[in-house]
Amino acid sequence: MQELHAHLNGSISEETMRKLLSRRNGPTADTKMMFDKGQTATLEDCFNMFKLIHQVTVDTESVYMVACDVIREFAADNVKYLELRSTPREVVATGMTKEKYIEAILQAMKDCEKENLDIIVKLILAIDRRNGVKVAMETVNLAAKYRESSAGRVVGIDLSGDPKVGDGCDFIPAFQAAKAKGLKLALHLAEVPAVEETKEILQIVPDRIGHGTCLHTEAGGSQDLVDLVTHHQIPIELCLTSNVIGQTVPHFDNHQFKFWYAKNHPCVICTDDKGVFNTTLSNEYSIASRTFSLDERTLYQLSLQSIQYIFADDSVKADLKSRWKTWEAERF
Ligand code: 6MZ
Repeated sequence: MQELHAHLNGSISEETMRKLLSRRNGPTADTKMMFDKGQTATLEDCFNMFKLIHQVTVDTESVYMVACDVIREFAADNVKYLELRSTPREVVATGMTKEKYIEAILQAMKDCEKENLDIIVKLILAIDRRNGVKVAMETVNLAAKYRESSAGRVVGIDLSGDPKVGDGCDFIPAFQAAKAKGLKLALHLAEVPAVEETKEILQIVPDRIGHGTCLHTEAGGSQDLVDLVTHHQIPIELCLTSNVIGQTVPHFDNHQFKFWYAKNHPCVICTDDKGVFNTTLSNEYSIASRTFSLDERTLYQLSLQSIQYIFADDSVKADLKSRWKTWEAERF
């Protein structure tokens, strides 16, 4: 499997959280930073949980530990290619600068490579829409700088954060600058209904869309949005459990996966925040299988097709495809 939509701080497992809580005075150990299975919440609750999590990842040691653990956990779930995304954060009290934050993650990626985990990991730097345009441009410059110095480990830019805050169109110049620097764009779009914003951002044709929950008319979108996404064949990263717990989708069977899959549109199944939403990528594939009656071969095809949409270069794609083809021959 490929995991293409995983926020680092949302992916922290219960075990890692216990280690973090024992390290420092932050939120108390009984503060829950993970939803129980079957629990629902609001997007606001989710964002409050991220705020709590950020209180325990305030130094480079914790960021490094989290990144190592998250990579190992995805590898243990049989993920062969992982694109982690994270918002560079500065914490003056601990001396963590944005550069040190990024370098801690890159170090974790390099050290995990030595562990022979059988997983390729890339990094996407996230623009949090709450932090404004100046910070966004700074993030693009950091991504460009580390793309050069990290042997291509940094591959792109994400737009995320509370979708109800600010106007995503403000970031278009930052996305254009990122594109011009050869960075790929994976943007959270239409996570909540936002037709005008989404239409304008789609003009720059991002490389992938995160969620796209409210692109289609029935979910508060519009035919224009569907036409644009279809015309450009922009892959959509779909996170079933996250959207149901966050209540942007009422039930699994109403999930936008159904709409886009029926159109034969490029769909990638992802976790979003495997820690916060208490899930794994295998679990997300199982939910898709049960909800939409997809057999094993169909799941395999979904996973194979998603290789085309990764941000790594063609040689990585070719290697992954050849491994998938070997499994196909053995399995089916
Ligand atoms: C939008 C989300 C998100 O960057 O500190 N994030 N943004 N929608 C979502 N759906 C639930 N889930 C996570 O990881 C946590 C950050 O990822 C974004 C938020 O900005 C959150 O603060 P990092 O590693």
